Amino acid sequence: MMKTYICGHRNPDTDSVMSAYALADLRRRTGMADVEPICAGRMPGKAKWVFDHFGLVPARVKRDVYVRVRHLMDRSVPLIDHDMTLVDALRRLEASGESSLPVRGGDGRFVGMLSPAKLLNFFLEKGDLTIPVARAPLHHCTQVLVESDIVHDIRAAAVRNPHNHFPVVDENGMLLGTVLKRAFAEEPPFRMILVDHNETAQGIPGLEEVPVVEVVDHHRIAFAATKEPIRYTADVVGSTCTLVARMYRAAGERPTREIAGVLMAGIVSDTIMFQSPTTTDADRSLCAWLEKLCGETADSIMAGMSSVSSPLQSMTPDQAIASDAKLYREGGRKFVLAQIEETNLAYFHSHMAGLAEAMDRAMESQGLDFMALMVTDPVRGNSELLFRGLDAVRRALPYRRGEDGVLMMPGVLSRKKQLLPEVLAALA
Ligand SMILES: [Mn+2]
Repeated sequence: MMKTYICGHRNPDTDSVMSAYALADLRRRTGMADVEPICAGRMPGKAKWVFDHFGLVPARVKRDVYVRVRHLMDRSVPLIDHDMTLVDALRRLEASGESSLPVRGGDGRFVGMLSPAKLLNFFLEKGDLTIPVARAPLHHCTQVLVESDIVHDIRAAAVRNPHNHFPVVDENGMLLGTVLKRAFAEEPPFRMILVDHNETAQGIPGLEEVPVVEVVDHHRIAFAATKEPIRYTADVVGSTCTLVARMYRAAGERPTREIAGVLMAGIVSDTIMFQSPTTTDADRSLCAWLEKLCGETADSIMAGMSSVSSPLQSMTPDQAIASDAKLYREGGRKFVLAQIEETNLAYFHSHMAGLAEAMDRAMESQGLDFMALMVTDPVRGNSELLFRGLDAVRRALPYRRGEDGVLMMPGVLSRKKQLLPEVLAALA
């Protein structure tokens, strides 16, 4: 049974993750056996909250769908151990119907290929078939593949290679098995259903090589021509979860309490609680249907998600700067580096004055030399820093000063690995 992954766009948002999760449930109910929702990048905090809240195992984070050498490995091809006698090894080779077989050394590593052509001279001279394979001449010039190699990268070289067998090793050189040349011509071992996007460039890396069998989306269509008919569900609605909810109804299926909550989460987050101009009547009416099935209101789910996705919206400035604050005593100074995640940095700028006041109060009450608040946007992978106290330290930091005095930290996500070393350097 071929595996089907259901996946939203890169830099996944809540609608992407939720629609993939719910559609996987619907596809299982309608007869697709091996289907798995995946998350093409960091799991959004809001989505994590929804899974926790409803007691669900979150969709797995998977960074790519490249077909790798391990997917092509043929485990039915036998291996030869170095201490087998040559006669036993040749019998195994003969029984396998293959022209050569990989040989595994005493330490588990690949040592060469056993091939009759290579042995011909040896037979003519010695003719002793009772010696162990390890003492016979083996064939060495084969292309050795690593199980994690991306097939796309090595296919051309493998197809040009005169041999029909490629030994596969792991990162440590341990022999795992064999890939037969004909495997390079086979279809990928899995296929995809896309939700909340349809453009390959926005999709999970590796998507180009995997057949797409279904799309459910509410964006402009820029999908490539397909070889075969596919199922394509698109409409101008506020969220992909609205489309998935509609598909449950059309199939005569009733989502569980949990799946109804998952779908509502996607709808209210993508339509920003029906405030977005993309909102349609379909979003409102399907959400009302889901509220009945879930037993919770859309408002309460929105409030729950907001509590994690926007600490600045849901906490006072004093709470926000204390929620993840670390105290350091270094270089003769006492200071705090606080961090919060905020997917919309506009909230940061609108709360800046209150945060600065709260930080000044914290510095006073804790006797700090300085304090920095690192506001991280995990989706775009950037941070901004609000700095209070010792100006010499602020000026020594390698970050550009942006509007309203915040320091811009493009590509910086880690307080421990990225910010702290710069602060320590500034103190030195
Ligand atoms: Mn969406």
